[in-house]
This record gives sequence, C-alpha cells and structure tokens, in this order.
Amino acid sequence: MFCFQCQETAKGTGCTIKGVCGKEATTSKWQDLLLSVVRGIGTIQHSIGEEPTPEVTHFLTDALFTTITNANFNDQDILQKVDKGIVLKKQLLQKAASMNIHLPAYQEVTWGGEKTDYEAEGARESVLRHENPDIRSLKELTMLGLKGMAAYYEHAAHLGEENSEIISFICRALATISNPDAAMNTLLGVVLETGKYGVDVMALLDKANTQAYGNPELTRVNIGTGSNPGILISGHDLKDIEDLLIQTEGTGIDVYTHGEMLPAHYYPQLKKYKHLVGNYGNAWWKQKEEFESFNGPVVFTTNCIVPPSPSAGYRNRVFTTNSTGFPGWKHIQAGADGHKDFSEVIALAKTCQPPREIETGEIIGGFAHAQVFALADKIVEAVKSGAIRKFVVMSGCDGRMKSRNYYEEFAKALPQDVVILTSGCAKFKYNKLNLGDINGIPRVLDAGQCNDSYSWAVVALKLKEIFGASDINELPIFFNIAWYEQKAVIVLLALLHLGVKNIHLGPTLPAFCSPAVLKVLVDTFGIAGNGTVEEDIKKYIG
Ligand code: SF4
Ligand code: SF3
Repeated sequence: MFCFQCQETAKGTGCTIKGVCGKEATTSKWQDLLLSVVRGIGTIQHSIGEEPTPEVTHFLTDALFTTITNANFNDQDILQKVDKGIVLKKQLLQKAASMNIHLPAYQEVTWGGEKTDYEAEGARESVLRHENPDIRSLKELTMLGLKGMAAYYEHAAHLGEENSEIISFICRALATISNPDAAMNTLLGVVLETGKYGVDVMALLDKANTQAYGNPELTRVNIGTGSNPGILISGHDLKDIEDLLIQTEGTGIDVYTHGEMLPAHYYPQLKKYKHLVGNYGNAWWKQKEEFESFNGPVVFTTNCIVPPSPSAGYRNRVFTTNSTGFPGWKHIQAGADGHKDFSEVIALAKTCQPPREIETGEIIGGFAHAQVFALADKIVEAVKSGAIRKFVVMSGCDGRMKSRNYYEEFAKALPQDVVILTSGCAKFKYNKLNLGDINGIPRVLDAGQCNDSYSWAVVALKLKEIFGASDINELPIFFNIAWYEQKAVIVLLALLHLGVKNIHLGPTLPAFCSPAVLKVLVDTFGIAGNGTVEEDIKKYIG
C-alpha cells in the first residue's frame, strides 16, 4: 500500500505497511481501485458534456467521501461501491457510444471492470502510478481537494442544496488528472481552480445549513451530563442530528454531540430541542476512552472513526451512516425520503446506563458570519481603539500527534489583545482554557465546523470593506491553520483562491507536496510551516 493523504502519515512520507489511522493494506488497495473507477466515470461524464445525473452525482460524492481519512474501514462496503461504479461506467460508455463521442484512451476509461482483475487494477492504479513526483503531487493535491469538496457537497445535498457546476467541475478535474500526459502547468491550474470551487461548495453548505436551521448564534454549551441514558452523535451531518432529535423527543433519551457535531448546538432550529443536552468529550482522537465512559450508543455521520481495540466495551453499540463504515458495525441507510430511521439506536439507548460525567461547565460558540456581523460595531471599535490588536485564524483539525500541543501552547502564549477565530475540531486544543474576553468579546470565537472556515473568509472580506483595505492581507489577521485530513485541504485551497497569503500550516507540511510543488506554494502564496511557539508569536504577532 501507499497512502500519504493525511498529516499523520508514517514517518512524514507515506504509510506503506498499515495506516497509522488503522487502515489495512487491503482497504487501501480497494480505495485505490474505487478512485480509479471515480476517475473513469468523471472522465467519461466530462466527455459527454451534459449535466451530471443525480446518479452520477451521488456516486462520485459518496465514493470520494468514502476514501477520506477515517471515514470507511469496511472492505465489503468499498467493493460494493466499486461494483456499483462499474455498472454506472458501462451505462455512461454506452451513452457516449450512442452520441458518437470519442473518449480518451486512459487506463481508467478503457479498463473493463472484470471482477477477476480488481486486485491487479487496484495495484496498477495506486498513488505511485506516476513516477514523476511533481506530477503525482499535483494530481493528488487535486484529488484530495476533490474529496473534501465531495464531503461538503454531500451534506448540502442532504438538505436539498445542489449545484451542478460543482459536479461538472469535479468531472473536469478528474478528467485532467486521469490524463497520463497532463502537463505541470495544466495540473497547477486545476489545483488552483479546485480552490475556487472549494469556496463555492462551502458557500453552498453554509446556505443549506443556515436555511434549514437558522444562523448560528452565541450559545453556551453544557459539557457535563444529565441523568437520562444518552445517544452520542458525531461527524458533520446536521440533517442526521435533526432526524435523531425528532425521533428521540419525548422518549426519555438525551442526545449529546461529539467532536465536529458540537456546532449543532449553535443553530436555533436544533438548539430548541431540550433533550439536546450538551457536548460530550473532545475531538475525534479521544473517542476510545470517551465512547467507553459514555455508556450509550454512538452514531457516526462522517469521519473521524478510530478503529476500536478488540476489547473495547463500546464496539457493539456503534452505528455508521452515509459514507462511513466499519466492519461489524451496523450501518443505517437513508430511506426513500432521505431520512434515517434511528429506532434501533433509540431502543438500544433505553437499555444503557446514563453517561459517566467526565467534566463539567460550559463552552461558548456560535460565531459564524451573521453573529460576528451582529457584533461588528463592537469589534470594529475594539480594533480602532487598539483593544484588539490582531486576529489569529486557528481553524482546522485536531489529531493525536504530540506536536499538536503547539496549538494549545500558542493559544496560551498569545498576548491578551489577540483574538482567536476558530472552526473545525482544532478548537478542542484551546476551547476549554477560559482565555477571557476583550470588552465582552470572547478571545476564542468559534464559527463552527471545518466548513465554517468559510465564515472567516466572509468576515475577512467584510473587514476589508469596513477598513477600506485594498487587499485582504493588509488586515491584522494571521492564518495559523492546523490540518489533518482532506477537508482541511479544500479549506486551504479555498483560502488561497480568495487571495489569503502567508498561511501558516502545521503541525507538519503535507507529504503529498513534492519539494517542487511546495516551492511553488511557498513562492506564490507564502505558505510556511510551524516554528516554535515563541518564534512564531514574535514573528507573526509581534
Ligand atoms: Fe496513513 Fe493517513 Fe493514509 Fe491513514 S489516511 S493510511 S494514516 S496517510
Ligand atoms: Fe476533525 Fe476529522 Fe478534520 Fe471537520 S473530525 S475537522 S479531523
């Protein structure tokens, strides 16, 4: 196997025997095979040139999402998606033939899809299929951005918001990276364009979430527990938590969020449910301990899954939905109306003990763009008076590497007149530190999930207007982004598209960027890696 798509990749270069995340070599091979089918379908669809059908859209987004880090560890599930993709590809081939369309003779297009050849095709289509490290790097950077884009698209689509231009771009980008002769410049162009559509998909999801559930608002979230049995829901899909809240109402079961589901509490149409009692625990990587002490069922709506140890007491009470999967765990499919039936989860919860309290108190959040704009006068005044000297965007992911303590230390070491703007699970490194406020404005403003990094781009553009700056980079905002998986890749590409320069990316730089590709990112956009906390505070905050 070879996989270098996440920040925790082995030795900072690539996982070759088994993933640090727990992914087995066979799973990696089937994911490579699935991605080759995805590239084939994207290429054929692009050649056909018509608007992608709902079937193609759903297949592409689901398959791309399935291969995101910590989303799906179930080989049978991945192989079923391969089978489904091959049927779809054959239909598209027929359609192209009936339209006399000449298709490019790429391996992904010409491969016949024979079951006996799955293994060999998975091996042929690995990440290492390109010898040139720079070509490989640009193609993978695009592919990883598309994975993040697909994930956000899927959530928006669940809420009825779609945009066929985004899917047509995904197909065009897949066609470009399938071309074995694609030139460096063409590939660099498609990487940057991925950022443009990254902005579009985050805007689409923002619209979907806020139309369905209202604008996030300043909210205090309980981190203690009640006395009823509970269901813990994790991941990013808000429609799933709404379904669960509706179905658990009046049952005596409480609902708790975990990890990236914490921001559900900020939405008026979700926080109105009294039995949404709090957030339990921290970011994804602490789930082994936290799921044990939670005592009740756990529902994954997206990544990040950590494979349980064989003796884990919670292993028989975990459920997956959407593109996630784990061998032996029950998977809940959406019904024909798009809703999920959580009755089995609820029945199980009734037989469980209430959660064991692991902490008490509250955390504060809900500072997406509308709430920040509501406070705009106060914020602008604080900047003008010098009470706020600088903003640091610390959005992104959390993870288990010790080097991520940098973010906690950085947050603690920031001068009192600096405000942290955050989103994504990165916040769990500092959202319980009680860093205080500046004239009533909390020093940690949490916009929401990783996709809500979009809010910080909207806020930055608004501040640019208010302060009459000619460039977003003239504002007193420093971007110190923590990345782990591929949603952070699309967020990064989107920020680059919006013209944000000098982004600090850590805790380590991506292994999928070859030295030459990294040099382009450094020279063009000023991207830099982490120094020590002291060095970085001195250099970027002053
Ligand atoms: Fe390794 Fe990350 Fe790939 Fe898992 S997702 S196999 S940890 S690079
Ligand atoms: Fe976290 Fe997986 Fe990335 Fe949505 S849940 S930010 S790591």
